This record gives sequence, structure tokens and C-alpha cells, in this order.
Amino acid sequence: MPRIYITTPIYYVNGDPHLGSAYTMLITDTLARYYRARGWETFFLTGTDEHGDKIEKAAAAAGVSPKALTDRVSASFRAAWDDCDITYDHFIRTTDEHHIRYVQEVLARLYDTGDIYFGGYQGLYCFGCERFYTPKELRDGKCPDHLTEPKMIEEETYFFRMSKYQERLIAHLEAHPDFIRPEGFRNEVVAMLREPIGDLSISRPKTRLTWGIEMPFDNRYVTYVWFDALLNYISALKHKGEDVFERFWPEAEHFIGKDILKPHGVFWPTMLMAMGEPLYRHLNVHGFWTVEGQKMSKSLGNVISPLDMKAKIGLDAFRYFLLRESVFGQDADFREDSLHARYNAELANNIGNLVSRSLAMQDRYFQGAVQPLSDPMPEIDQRLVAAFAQAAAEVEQHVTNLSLSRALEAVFRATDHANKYITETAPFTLAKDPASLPRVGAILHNLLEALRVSAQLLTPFLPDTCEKIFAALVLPDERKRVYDLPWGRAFAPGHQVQKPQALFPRLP
Ligand code: ME8
Repeated sequence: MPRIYITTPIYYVNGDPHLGSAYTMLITDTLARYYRARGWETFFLTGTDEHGDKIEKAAAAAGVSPKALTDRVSASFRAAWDDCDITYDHFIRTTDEHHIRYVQEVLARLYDTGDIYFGGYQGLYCFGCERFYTPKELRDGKCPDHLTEPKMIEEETYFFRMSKYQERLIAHLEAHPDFIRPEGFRNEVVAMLREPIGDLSISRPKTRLTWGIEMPFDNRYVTYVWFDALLNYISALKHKGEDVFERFWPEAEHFIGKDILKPHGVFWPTMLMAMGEPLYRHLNVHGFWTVEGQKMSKSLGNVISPLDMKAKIGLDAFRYFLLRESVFGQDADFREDSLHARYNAELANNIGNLVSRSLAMQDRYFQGAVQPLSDPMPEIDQRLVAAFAQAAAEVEQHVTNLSLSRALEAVFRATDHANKYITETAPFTLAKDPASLPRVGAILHNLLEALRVSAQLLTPFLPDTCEKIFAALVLPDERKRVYDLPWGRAFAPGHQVQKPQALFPRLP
């Protein structure tokens, strides 16, 4: 059985879940649902990143201990993802005992092998990013992400001998051209590797920061938050058991936003090399969302909350919009008018309308009882079957390439075709003549099949909606999951389907 290990970044607990983190969660949740439904062994990990200066400062500002802050915010992240029906298999916190032990074990091991050593350091540090910047990486002397001037810091520190693995990483990228995807981000990492990457400072003196994992060989220092955080991808699996780790590593598909490319594209693979572990399969990097053309920020008051969106338009509509509107790897803009337009045109008029018209006619003309198909099928019916077969093939291809919007587009082309089939075959006119009722029954049977296949293809994207469609079709669980069930085999004549409920009421 094929296996996949899907991960999200672990989020800092100095903020709340928002459109950006929700987007990463929705992409990964959709993929986890997709692969699980197709019988892959799937492990889906998310969690919270809780150490470091940023968190210590946020706790001080809130007048609480770091532990109290992290407990509260981590729980609120978890609750938000639960409310969004994110089907993660494990939620890791970097303050979990098992994670701390694992980080210390790795540190001790690399210290013994000589890949961690003590030295002096001077550099420009951005506290927002929790990392040092080279002058070249700055824009007008400022951190390009936070637009603040980094601080010059001079201290003694433990280093991770990252430079030792630079050549091996370059060779790996050459041998695995899609290791980091899409290509633009791979090229960015390749460019970083053209310069000497140097060694990585991985400790912070307790005189400056206490909220971190203590270095096992020197209690005057805590561990740099990125060295700690990246290890979550392995500590979580080990926590579940050595067998789980053996099964899922290195089947990792990491998903991140473009802001954290360097830690994942340079620090993490070199750490894995030093640890003697195989590298992850892919680093999948998505773009950033803006809101009505502007960067999302608390001060602008334009932060979009996934739970507000759930209350406003429903979870599936929010999921649909984020997945349909963006191209993986590119930036996207969240606009109320696009959301409104897509909701009405695609959810209400296309799929919503197809479901309600088909089931309403089935109820009106046959009291919900399924009728036989035409044998042989007329050309127009065969074309409908072909449209859905094509959608199924395209979904598979696009999901594999992470083109989730194109996968959705492919299904919606088929449902659009089904709506046109209703107009062209006009069952509502035929039904006026009792002699035509067998043809009406066959047309409606085709439409029920169209609904079944649509729901099957859309389940990972619109889980709640598809559950409602399956419920109305009264299909047993095992038949929902058979992807190669031939057209016409799902519903025996006489099978009772139910009346529709409005899936996506039109927005005014
Ligand atoms: O970086 N558009 O955590 P973080 C799209 N703790 N995605 C966005 C976004 C936006 N406008 N804003 C944030 C960290 N994201 C570290 C990660 S992993 C070992 C440690 C998403 O809370 C996107 O996935 O700052 C981005 O990479 C992540 O949130 C950053 O989350």
C-alpha cells in the first residue's frame, strides 16, 4: 500500500489562526482526505511552535508566563482546526516532553560526532524571523519580511556544521529536480547554495533567552528555535512509535508558505544529513495571500479569520474559494467580490443547482424511486458518461501536480455538462407525456450517477457538501468509496433517494 506523510508548518503561538495558516491547513487536509480515500496509508501532522524570543516577548507583553501563553494559544489553534474539520492525525507542541527529549538526544549525538561545536559569532539578527541575516539578504538594511532593522549581535554560541553538507545538498537538488517545488522556489534555494552557507548558530545564551530547550551539554544555553522546531517532523512520528517512524519517514511531503523556504530548504535537509536520516520526499511551497490587495495585518484590521468565514458563508464555501482561487506556488488575493461571484456562479448555480434539480425531479416524477437506464444508451447519455470519466482522470493528474484549482475546474466542467444535459434532454417537458416516462427515468438515473461521481471526486475538497449529497443518494459507505464502479451499477432500479436540501443558497 502506498504511504504519504503530510505536514504543515507548526505555527507560532503569538497570533491566531488566520487566512494564511488556514490556507496551508486546507490544502494539506484536502490532500490527506484524497489519499486516505484512495487507500493510501496517510499520516497528517500539524501543531504549534512554542519556544523562542518571540513567544517570550509576547508572554511578557500579555503579563503571563510563557507556559500559560503557549497552553492557551496552542489550545485555541487546535480548537480552530477542529472547528474547521481538519483531519490531522497528530497535533504536536514543541513543549511536549517527548519532543524536548528528542531534540536533546539529537543535539547530544551531533555534539559527539563533531557536527556541533562552540565558537564566537557576530551577525545581524531579525527577532521577527528568529534568524540571522547576511547584509545581502536585507532590503535597504531591513528585514524584507518585517521591514525592521535587524540588531547586531555578538556572542559565543554553538554552531551546527551546516557548511559541511552544502555540496551534498547541491548534488541532491541536481539529482532530484522536483525536491523543492514549484521550480521557482527550487531555483531560489539553488541560488542560496551558490554562496557559502556557513555554519548555523543554534544556541542562545540564557542571559538573553530562557524560554527554550536547554542544550544537553551546556546548561548556560537554550536551543535556537528553528533547530528545535524543524525536528518536530520526526519527533512526532517517533512519539507514535518506532514502527510509525519506519513507515512514514522519508515519505514526507512538507507544505509551507514561501516565508520559511530557507529553514526548510537549507537548514532541515543538512540537519537530516548530519543525523544520518534520508531526506524528505518533497518540499511543497505555496504563495502568500493578500486581502483586497493589501498585506494582512492586525494594524490594518483586515485579518480574515477562518471561523468568521465559517459562520458567514460555511466551511465548504470558504474551502472552495481558497482552493479554487489560488494557483499553488503563486500569491493570491482574497476579495469579497470574487468570493461572492464564485459562490453564486459555481457553488449555487452549478453544483448546487444540479443537485437540487436532479433530486427534485426524481422525487416529483418517481417519488424518489430510481428507474432503469436506457439500453443501449443514446449518444447524448454516453457523452455525459465520458465527461465524468474525463473529470476523474483529470482530478487524479491535477492533484498529483498539486493543481487543486484545476482539479476543481475539471469536476465543475463535468457538472456544467450535466446541467446542460438537463436543458438538452428536457425531462421536465418529456414528463408531460406518460409514454415518455421511461426516458425521463433513464435521464434522471444518469443524473444520479453524475451526482454520485461528482460527490466522490469532490469529497476531499468539499467534505460536508458531499456527505449531504451521499446522504440524499442513500448510498452505503462501501459504494461511496469504489472509484471504478461502472456507470449504472450504483443504483438498482427501485432504490429510493431523498428530497434535496439547499446546499448553497444564493447570496443576495
Ligand atoms: O513560521 N498567506 O510559523 P508562523 C499564506 N513557526 N500563508 C500564510 C500567510 C499568508 N499571508 N501567513 C502565514 C512559522 N501563512 C514557524 C514554522 S515549521 C517547523 C516552523 C502560513 O506561525 C504559511 O504556511 O509564522 C507560513 O509558512 C506559515 O503560516 C508561517 O506560520
